[in-house]
Amino acid sequence: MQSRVRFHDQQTAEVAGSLHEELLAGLNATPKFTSPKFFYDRRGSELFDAICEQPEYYPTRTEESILRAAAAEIAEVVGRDATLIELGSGASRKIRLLLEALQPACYLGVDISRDFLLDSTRRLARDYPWLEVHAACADFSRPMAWPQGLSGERPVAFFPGSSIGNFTPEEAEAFLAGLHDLLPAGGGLLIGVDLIKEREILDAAYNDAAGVTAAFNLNLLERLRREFEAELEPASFRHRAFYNECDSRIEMHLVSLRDQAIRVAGESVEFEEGESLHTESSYKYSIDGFAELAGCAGFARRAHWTDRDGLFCIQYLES
Ligand code: AVI
Repeated sequence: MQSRVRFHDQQTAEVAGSLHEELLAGLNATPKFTSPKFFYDRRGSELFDAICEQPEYYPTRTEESILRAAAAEIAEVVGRDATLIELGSGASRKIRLLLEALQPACYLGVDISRDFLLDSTRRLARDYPWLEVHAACADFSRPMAWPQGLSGERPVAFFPGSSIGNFTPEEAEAFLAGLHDLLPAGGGLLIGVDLIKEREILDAAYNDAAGVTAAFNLNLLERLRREFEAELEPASFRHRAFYNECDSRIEMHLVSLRDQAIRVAGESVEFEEGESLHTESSYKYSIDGFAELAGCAGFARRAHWTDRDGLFCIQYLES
């Protein structure tokens, strides 16, 4: 069967080259860090999907339960016939909970993981034959423009999963301001936000007993070997994740088990035993704290929905 997905490749060679530079800049910084986007090759996206199934990882199932319960209300607030743009669309699973209620003019999935994006948007097009489906391979954390040829006149962005939490609050505000510029009046942003809660729940969510989050974190090193000519032994690092209450964020690290020098893209990077590579922060917000941040970026909160236990919330922000 011919694919009905219209593919827009926005991942230019220039961007691919600057990924090497970005990677090395973080590895040479003190303390060492990498952007969370380096997690998401095909294997990383699959492992992230598996994380979402872990009993300790509450965000996915909680957000899905909110979307399921509030779909009709969300549709009322968001309106029909929107050009629906999902940022970091991954498996395009959550959008399925809204499509029938929202009846968008078209759907665009944007993701950095090309093969994964193509598979999931093809499945979506097969399961929703009435829907015009587009896929854009792009790094949405960088300035982007919507591709040409999308039906509808009112763009509404969907950014679920609390991926906004993987930016620092300053980066999140800048990212939201950029998004605000791409969403004309009448458009909006439907966004999932993970909420501040007890440390035990948070620590468990990023240290699942099956070790899937650890495998996800360590896959970064495998990816460096596969794609960035790295010479290193993944087994010489261990996964560490903990809640940093002062900064309201989970931190994920890869801790070196010994003094060692690794090579990445032709450069040598030294680690001391116990030194860590900070691979991800996952910021948690209060409901109003997030609305305030979005307000600084030009958005006004129109509605929000949460679960009974106050673990997670979805906000609709108008442009
Ligand atoms: C994609 N993002 C919102 C996830 C999170 O919870 O910060 C990524 C993740 N990292 C470890 N587990 C899940």
